[in-house]
Amino acid sequence: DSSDFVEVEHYIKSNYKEPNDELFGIAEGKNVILISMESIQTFVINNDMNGQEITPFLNSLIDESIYFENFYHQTAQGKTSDSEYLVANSMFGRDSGSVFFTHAGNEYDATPSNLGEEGYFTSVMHPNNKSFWNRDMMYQSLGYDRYFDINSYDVNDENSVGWGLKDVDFFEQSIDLLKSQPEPYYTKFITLTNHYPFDLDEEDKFIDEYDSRSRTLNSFFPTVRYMDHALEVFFDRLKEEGIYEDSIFILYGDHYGISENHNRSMAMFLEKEEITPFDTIQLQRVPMYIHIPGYDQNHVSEMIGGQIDIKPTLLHLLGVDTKDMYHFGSDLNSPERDSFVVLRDGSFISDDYIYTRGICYDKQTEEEIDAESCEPYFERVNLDLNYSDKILFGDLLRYKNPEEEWKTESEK
Ligand code: GP9
Ligand code: MN
Repeated sequence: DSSDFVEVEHYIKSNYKEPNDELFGIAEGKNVILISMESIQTFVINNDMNGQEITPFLNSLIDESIYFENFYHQTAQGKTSDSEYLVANSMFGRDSGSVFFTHAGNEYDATPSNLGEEGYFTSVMHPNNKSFWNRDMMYQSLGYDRYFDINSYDVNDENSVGWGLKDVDFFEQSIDLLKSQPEPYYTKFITLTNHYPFDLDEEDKFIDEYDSRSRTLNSFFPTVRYMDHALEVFFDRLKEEGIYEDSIFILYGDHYGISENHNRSMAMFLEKEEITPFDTIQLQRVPMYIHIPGYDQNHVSEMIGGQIDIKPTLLHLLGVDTKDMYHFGSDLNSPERDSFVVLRDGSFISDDYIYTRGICYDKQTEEEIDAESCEPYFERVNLDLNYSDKILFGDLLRYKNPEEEWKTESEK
């Protein structure tokens, strides 16, 4: 009830982190292009497979971006939908199932509605059926103005592979849709080609398959390489159209692509004897870029964070105050911020430790150490997850504007 809300609110307010003075408002009024990159993991960045560069475009983009090398996905069974939920709300998804299905009717205080209030037009572009992941329902609750689903695209046998429209064609066909929108806009693109089982036409294979016992890992590399190519073509097209300069880009990986079922082949690729639980956690890192054309203070950030932090980070760049919002993440650029992230299963990562499956690891040596070292963090981990769940399961954001609730209909 509303007393639960007061308790959660107190916790959230006490964890607020001031924005970074130099970056607050730096992208004010710009169009926002958010790109959710399917199944990509950080281990492919600046790496090669049998001497072939896996992500040449994303590697070069690091030099022109704030790139977060210790950024983790925080998803569970809800996969892409969990990542969308985390990014939109700065709250955790469910530990099982998908919030998109179970709580599409909740009251939210999501980025699309926040930016709608700032005069933004908000949309999602993704060539799949609108009801997949219950997106059509959930997107309304999150405050999106428009979902350009499969019906907005020309999808046929020639331009499809695997799950549907190829990424190059998806981005190309999205250009006119983008241009049709009122500015400024906040638009999320969700890519599709780099999705399990990583099918790809021969003509789109720019690098070889890997050679291991895992067919999944083998075919992952060419589809990642293809997505990287699609992103490069998209950026070139945006430059040609004059859209690029007035935009800010956030690119992030949605969740892992290679599960632990492929650990033996993954160990072979990473030239390790085995994949330990420590390695498994480090493999949950996904790429995260903030790219602002014309902004030259770019750098690689070691700040540990996750998808839950994207909302306050982005809103601060756009000059939107978040002090009165309900976030479990915090601005990745804030000088006050702790370098720390909680994963949905209760694992956590700090500068010094990784805790997972009941074991505390020393970050430096990767050795198991006494649980005592990790204990001081347990309370925070539990509170973050429990309070986030409390809001979700109690639909507590209903209580966020008490004055409004108390007004009679005629006073509203
Ligand atoms: C489907 C796409 C993939 O529309 O977003 O979803 P996933 O299986 O990765 O959750
Ligand atoms: Mn996905």
